[in-house]
Amino acid sequence: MNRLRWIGLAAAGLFICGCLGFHDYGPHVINLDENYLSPEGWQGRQILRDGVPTQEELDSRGSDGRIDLWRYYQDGKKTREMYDLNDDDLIDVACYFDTSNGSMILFERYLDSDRKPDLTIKHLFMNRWRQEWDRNGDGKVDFDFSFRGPSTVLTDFDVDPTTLMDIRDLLPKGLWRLLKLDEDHDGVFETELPYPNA
Ligand SMILES: [Ca+2]
Ligand SMILES: [Ca+2]
Ligand SMILES: [Ca+2]
Ligand SMILES: [Ca+2]
Repeated sequence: MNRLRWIGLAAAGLFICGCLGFHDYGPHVINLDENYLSPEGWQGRQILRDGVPTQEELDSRGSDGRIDLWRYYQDGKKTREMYDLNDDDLIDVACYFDTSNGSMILFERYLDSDRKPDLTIKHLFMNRWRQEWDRNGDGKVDFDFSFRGPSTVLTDFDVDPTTLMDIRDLLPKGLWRLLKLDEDHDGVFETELPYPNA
């Protein structure tokens, strides 16, 4: 086999390893802290990789020893939180975060057992946000509310994702833009209310 062919094979091998992420499989140290206490004072477990947190499992409600909140991190920054609000081992709330500033940019609420979010609040782009809500559980959004605000708006107004339903209750009216309603749940929005009527 000539030299060029060997170089080609070596380069292909390195490329494949790179694609598969083998470069990440160095000697890492994984630790489990079974007696972790969160900044909020909740007890639970923390998994660390090379001393940096990757996951936390917390008893955030009831102090009953039962894990009800899972937090995930990337490079030490929080990316996701998932809550089980009624201890049935099914996630009821999922929150996703912008790692650049820690703000919540996507919120999902699960109201039934079909594992599809029934209510979402999402940062779309620039200063645009949207809440979509299937209020009668038929799988079709019947409440579609648009509002404006920076990517930090949910964090700025200290929104508690475990109690959140209608975001209008929490936002100043100056941020409201448009509310579309499908009151008869036929899949067609018959009502459009721009601000100030939204
Ligand atoms: Ca608990
Ligand atoms: Ca649950
Ligand atoms: Ca619906
Ligand atoms: Ca309708």
